[in-house]
Amino acid sequence: MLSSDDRQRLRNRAREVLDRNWMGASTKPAPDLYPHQWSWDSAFIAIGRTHDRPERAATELLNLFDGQWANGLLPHIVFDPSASGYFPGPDFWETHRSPHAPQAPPTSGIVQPPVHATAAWHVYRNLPDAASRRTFLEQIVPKLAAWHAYLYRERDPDGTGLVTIRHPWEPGLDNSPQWDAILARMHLAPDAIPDYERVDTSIVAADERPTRAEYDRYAWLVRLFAEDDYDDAAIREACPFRVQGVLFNALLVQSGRDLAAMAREIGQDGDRFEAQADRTAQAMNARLWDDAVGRYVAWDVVADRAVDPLVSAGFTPLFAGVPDADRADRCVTTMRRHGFLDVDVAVPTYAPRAFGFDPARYWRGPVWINLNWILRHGLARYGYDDDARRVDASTLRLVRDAGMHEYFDALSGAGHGTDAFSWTAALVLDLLADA
Ligand code: 9WN
Repeated sequence: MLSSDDRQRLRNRAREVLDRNWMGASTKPAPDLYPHQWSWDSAFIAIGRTHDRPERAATELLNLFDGQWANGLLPHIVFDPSASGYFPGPDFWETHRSPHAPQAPPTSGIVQPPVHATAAWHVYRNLPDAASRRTFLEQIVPKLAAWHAYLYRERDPDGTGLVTIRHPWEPGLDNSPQWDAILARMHLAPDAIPDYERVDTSIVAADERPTRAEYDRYAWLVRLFAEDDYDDAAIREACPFRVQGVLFNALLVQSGRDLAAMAREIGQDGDRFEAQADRTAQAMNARLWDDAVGRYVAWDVVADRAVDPLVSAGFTPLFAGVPDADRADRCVTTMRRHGFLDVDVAVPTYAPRAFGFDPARYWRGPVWINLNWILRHGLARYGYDDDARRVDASTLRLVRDAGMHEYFDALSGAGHGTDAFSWTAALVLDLLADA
């Protein structure tokens, strides 16, 4: 248990980090490593900021949607034109080649997990008065509706209920072992690798980040999309990375339900969003459930097979109420059996005894606070309160002892990646407020 002094210190430190990373209308994820606005970061930041600066949280989300494309795509980065020092920047993305991209602000051309309606629901409930709550919903609901419509239209054109990601950056879990087999299939001749220079490894130790071979493929995919002028139909044909992700679809289910609730608050039809969420949840249970292990798996659409590595993302459907009680229990049993919950440092992003587990390298083992937040809510939703509390305690201990880091060594708890990381700070504020 943390003392009340510890809790107050953490709260103060979290607010300091968020204030320092505030750019006037949005919050950058970190001072040097990520100097622009990121999509799912802003959603988590808004959730945390609702407790002390709800107006700022509303501005954060609305500013992100200023970068939304005419076809509804919500880009994973909205660039701050006055900031530099991030690869890939606007010149590499060339999103002006798409007829849908806005003239300004400059953006990337891929997406991140749709947790925005859930964030908007948190913001809405914390705004101080009825008038500002209504204005916020009237502004944000149509933008969220266009975003979800893009996903169902362009990322699930066959109407399976499951939407598809097409770049390892889209699920937000960049170098997760889930994508290894797919990236290994992408044999790039040396002259096919685009010219580029990484910036990340001059800020953070290279052995905590993705490898050069992974970056070659990240960069190659970006160029493929640019050369296809970001045309969704062309990309669907050409892209070797097409995956129905667990975390992505789970967050879409919960966001669909939250969007339905918000639409109804302003007298609009919520049933269509609810129906989409139901279909996605059903499709997850039909296609992504792995009965042999007791968890959900991503689906590699190109190879038409399940993605095997045992990652914590496989339990995130708990967050959205996707499994029935029996499947939820199987998920929790798998978590316990494979070391996701029984270690002092919880929750590793990849099973600690799995091949290639690396406690300090990015999404290949380390603890990330946003996934802890998602999983603790999933556990609590099904009544696993002790496990949820264990995750909370571990989360707060990690940040107390190591600081507001981006991720934490899954064995020692040491802080890695950048310090002063915004979603760590924001979600700590949310956890402290909940407790
Ligand atoms: C690429 C900003 C983002 C997070 C991602 C995290 C990392 C970017 C990068 O940082 O990805 O989008 O440069 O590595 O993996 O989840 O949104 O914090």
